[in-house]
Amino acid sequence: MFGDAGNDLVSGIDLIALGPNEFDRLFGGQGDDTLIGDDGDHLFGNAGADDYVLFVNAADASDDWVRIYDFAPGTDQLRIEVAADITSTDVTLTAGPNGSLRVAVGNTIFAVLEGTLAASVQQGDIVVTRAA
Ligand SMILES: [Ca+2]
Ligand SMILES: [Ca+2]
Ligand SMILES: [Ca+2]
Ligand SMILES: [Ca+2]
Repeated sequence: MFGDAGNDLVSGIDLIALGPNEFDRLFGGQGDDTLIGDDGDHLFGNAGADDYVLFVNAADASDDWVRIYDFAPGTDQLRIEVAADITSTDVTLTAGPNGSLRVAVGNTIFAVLEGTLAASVQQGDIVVTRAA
């Protein structure tokens, strides 16, 4: 799915259960886009101040990691909305291979920021909210 020059909302949320390897590839294009990913999706915000949104719940803990490319610390933002069935709202960042950054809630990795160094992430780049 491709956004274009404007500010787009691009969602890769699976409305029906897809087979394995049915990962969406979302491209924001230019502009300040919002990209919503789940289960192994590959997200590309491209130019502009983009928001990446993930909904995290315990039932999806076995899903494949969402892969976020070209996350620009200080410009783009990752918003993680944690469901009430997750006991921890602690988000941990750990360095992965090849200069990537793994984002975990509790003990479960939900997303990987490819090519983003932990040291470059600033306060406010990653925002966690919890469902009531
Ligand atoms: Ca766009
Ligand atoms: Ca998807
Ligand atoms: Ca964009
Ligand atoms: Ca961007």
